[in-house]
Amino acid sequence: MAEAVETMDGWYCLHDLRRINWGAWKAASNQTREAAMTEFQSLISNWETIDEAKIGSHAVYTMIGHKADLMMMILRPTMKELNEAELAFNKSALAAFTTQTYSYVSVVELSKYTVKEGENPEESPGTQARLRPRLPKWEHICFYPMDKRRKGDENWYTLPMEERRRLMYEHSMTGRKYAGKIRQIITGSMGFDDWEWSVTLFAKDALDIKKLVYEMRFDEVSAKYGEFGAFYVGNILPKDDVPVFLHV
Ligand code: 76R
Repeated sequence: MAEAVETMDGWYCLHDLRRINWGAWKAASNQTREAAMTEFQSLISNWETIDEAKIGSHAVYTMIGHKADLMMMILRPTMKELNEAELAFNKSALAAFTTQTYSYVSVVELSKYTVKEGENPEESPGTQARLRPRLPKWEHICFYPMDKRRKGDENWYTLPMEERRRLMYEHSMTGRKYAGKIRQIITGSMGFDDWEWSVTLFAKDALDIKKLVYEMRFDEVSAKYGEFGAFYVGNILPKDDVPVFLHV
């Protein structure tokens, strides 16, 4: 059998996608809406304290299209803390005006395909920072789950390590062209959720997301072995903009 690649794993991750029930929100009293907004902002303030203390991170985005209105991406050192963050939102007043349209549970993952012999990447501060990343406050986000194909002659999991390494190297070269324009967080979800990985891309310019994903489709690894779930795209929602976002 083919040899499994070793992974390095960091913070646990939840992508929590919500649709807002605008009808019910409009029908609520001003007082109820004000209280719900203030409570949501103070929840984000708590997350900011955690982010600054570097014991977790988060991203809050307003989503475009029918799939969701809001995405909260939460990173925490343990599944327990991840669950607590989810529950804190679920118990808030705003949550009662939302339905969860999708969620995804995973863990930040770096694989060792591109590690050179003799290197010990676990020890490098760069690796540690990437396993416990502070999510950027960039304008746009794109999230999608994916698998590596396991069908007929196109089976990622029966390819020899050297071949997978070659394909991943080519993949990383395409990715590198977008340095400074795209930040990607790969999380692994085998055993945790319905797909094998999640891809989260942060961009300053939305078009760079499309260009990168398009260009990667022509890399052998994506062309032959990539299988993709639904794509979610959104714009950053700073805490101070919450009242404008929720104003009706
Ligand atoms: O860890 C590293 O950054 C080194 C190189 C690298 C690895 C190992 C890398 C670089 N990726 C790696 C692993 Mn990636 N990545 C994706 C997608 O849409 C598609 O076609 C695929 C979705 C994108 C857009 C993307 C971007 N990558 C992985 C894995 C795990 C595979 C496994 O273990 O079998 C997946 C599923 C995956 C998917 N990747 C990069 C990028 C970008 C932009 C880079 C360059 C990062 C940089 O050098 O700054």
